Amino acid sequence: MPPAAAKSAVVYLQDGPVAQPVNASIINKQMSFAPYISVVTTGGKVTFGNNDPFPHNIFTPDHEKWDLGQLDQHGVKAKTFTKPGAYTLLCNLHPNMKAYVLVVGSSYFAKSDGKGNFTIKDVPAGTYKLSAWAPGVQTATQSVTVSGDTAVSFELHR
Ligand SMILES: [Cu+2]
Repeated sequence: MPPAAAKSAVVYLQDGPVAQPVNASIINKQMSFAPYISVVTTGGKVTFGNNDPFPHNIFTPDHEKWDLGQLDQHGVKAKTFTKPGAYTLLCNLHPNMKAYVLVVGSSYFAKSDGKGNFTIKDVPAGTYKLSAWAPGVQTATQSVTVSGDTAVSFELHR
């Protein structure tokens, strides 16, 4: 896969259970969104904060295309994500700022490490659709039957 994708891929069970709802927190700091990639379960909430001594803005051009407006220093805003999918986060004050929220249907997911390796722990035995998503590549999906330790690999393409 492209090296950038190897570092920032998320692998998740599309149709696995939600063992626990997953929310996320994203902080504006040093002219960036941190972390670069957040994952929440469907219906999950993302809380936004701003540690910079100047305002930011948060909007997405994807799906419902919302705009949370301006976020001042130490301000807090929150957004609930009710539909699965990937949302690009942008700031209309600083064109270089970019991050992603990936909304997934199950709490069984993992971010890849710098080399593209991932581990999803404690997956209940069964057959699932397993997807790999990363910015700028096509999402890859395969069927996987899990029974104890199960190895899977993906190839991601632009
Ligand atoms: Cu900004």
